[in-house]
Amino acid sequence: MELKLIYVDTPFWRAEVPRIALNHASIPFQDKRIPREEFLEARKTGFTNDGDFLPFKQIPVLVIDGISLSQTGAISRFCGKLSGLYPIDDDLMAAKIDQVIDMATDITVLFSNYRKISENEIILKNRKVFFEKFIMNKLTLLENLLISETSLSNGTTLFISDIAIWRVLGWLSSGIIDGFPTDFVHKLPTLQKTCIRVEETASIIEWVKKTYPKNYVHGNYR
Ligand SMILES: N[C@@H](CCC(=O)N[C@@H](CS)C(=O)NCC(=O)O)C(=O)O
Repeated sequence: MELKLIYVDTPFWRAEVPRIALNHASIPFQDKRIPREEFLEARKTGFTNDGDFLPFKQIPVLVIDGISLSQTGAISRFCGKLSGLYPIDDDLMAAKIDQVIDMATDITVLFSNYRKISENEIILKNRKVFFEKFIMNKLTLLENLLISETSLSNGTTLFISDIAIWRVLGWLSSGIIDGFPTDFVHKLPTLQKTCIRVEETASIIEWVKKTYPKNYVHGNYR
């Protein structure tokens, strides 16, 4: 099976979950990172410069033997099944993992909708309020889910949901978002434990070394 993951050259969770899952299982794939200008054009046309099809004019897209698959959740599950980081014979466990992936999406959409408004109308200091009131609220709900659902946080099995949590918290706590605090992960101890476990996974250490820019600002998990 030939696999090509299309995204821009950044370790955002939408692309990192499938990339890391495939790499974790040593499944070969083309890690196609298109320049931003090409992405902006592809958003309009639905095609990359090489003719790869983006069904919803969005990225990530996973091309499987020439067939383009869109949507982060679908791509993550597909790669998770191939790599053993998502169950293939336990529907309930799969659905529990889906909840976390969908929450990662909700948080991302919440932020991007807010950013559209805040850039124009709301002054920077309100971002702090937005973080505390809305983002932290979602993260606390996720923390509570992981506390009650120990199968998702037992510390032994790695799932695609763990990678999503690690990258979403890494993004939010890295300091690259103006007005967001960088010292909140310790207030969410179960999510924090997940982040540290992912960060210390051998295949992920190797992936970070190999693919992240040397000056990349990682999240603040401690
Ligand atoms: N529902 C999609 C959303 C993906 C998405 O919003 N991707 C961004 C880049 S991170 C994008 O392509 N935005 C362009 C657009 O929506 O026009 C998913 O879950 O993959």
